[in-house]
Amino acid sequence: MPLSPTVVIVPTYNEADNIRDLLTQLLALPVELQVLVVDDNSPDGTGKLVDEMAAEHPGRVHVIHRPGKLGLGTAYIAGFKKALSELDASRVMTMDADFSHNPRFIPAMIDLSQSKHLVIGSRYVQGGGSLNCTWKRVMLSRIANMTAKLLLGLKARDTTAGFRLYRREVLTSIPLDKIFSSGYSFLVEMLFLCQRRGWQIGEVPIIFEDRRKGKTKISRQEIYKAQYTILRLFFRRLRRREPRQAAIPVSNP
Ligand SMILES: Nc1nc2c(ncn2[C@@H]2O[C@H](COP(=O)(O)OP(=O)(O)OP(=O)(O)O)[C@@H](O)[C@H]2O)c(=O)[nH]1
Ligand SMILES: [Mg+2]
Repeated sequence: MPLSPTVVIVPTYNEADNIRDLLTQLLALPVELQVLVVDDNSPDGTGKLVDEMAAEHPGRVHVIHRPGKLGLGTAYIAGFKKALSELDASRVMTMDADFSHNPRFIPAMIDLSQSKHLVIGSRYVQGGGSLNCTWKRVMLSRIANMTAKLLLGLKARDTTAGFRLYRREVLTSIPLDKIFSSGYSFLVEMLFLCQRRGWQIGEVPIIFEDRRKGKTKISRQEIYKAQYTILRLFFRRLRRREPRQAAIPVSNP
């Protein structure tokens, strides 16, 4: 069976206002991709809307229904597993459902994945930025980024971005079941594991827009959990528990 090109994982919790428009825009892109929504039994009926879209676009829209809100990190992992084993993805993207990550940047990210193992849609490289974000949101992101870079030695500019493209070999190299963050800090942990394994990481400038519809799911508790994750990884780094491997060259078939 030929490898499918790219599977875009979209985790959702109460995104009924956004999901139809997002899927329509994704399917209209001039690149071949499939979408896999991971919905946590959203009370607003997001899962049902995705089922309808899946019936309209067989083979292009897939969905995982989970019984309740189990966290962003575990949603990504459930998506990665299905994308790799059942959908035979050669590349896996992750993005938010709220249009903060605009689909128009995807073709450039896929292009860069010819020469990089992991591509980040980045606010903090030249040409990137944030639109309509409150100063609180900008500060939160900047502080989280600075701490992650300082304590974990991360080299990417945007370390907390959820807009990413992983080549298949990156994801199969990571013991997904051993990742301990279940929420937003999953992103930092994943990046740390990728960098330590020697995968090459590139960034494409994106304009991040604050969500126009629906509500944020970031709670104070998530922020504390993220701080804990960074400290935990920092001690692992200090104790040399996470071996650092040499840079791996990118190989294309
Ligand atoms: N399946 C699943 N999806 C989630 C969960 N928490 C958040 N999401 C989704 O993950 C994406 C990011 O969540 P947001 O609330 O937009 O978080 P954010 O983008 O960091 O914060 P905002 O700036 O407020 O948008 C969205 O598509 C959410 O619907 C969860 O527990 N389970
Ligand atoms: Mg968002």
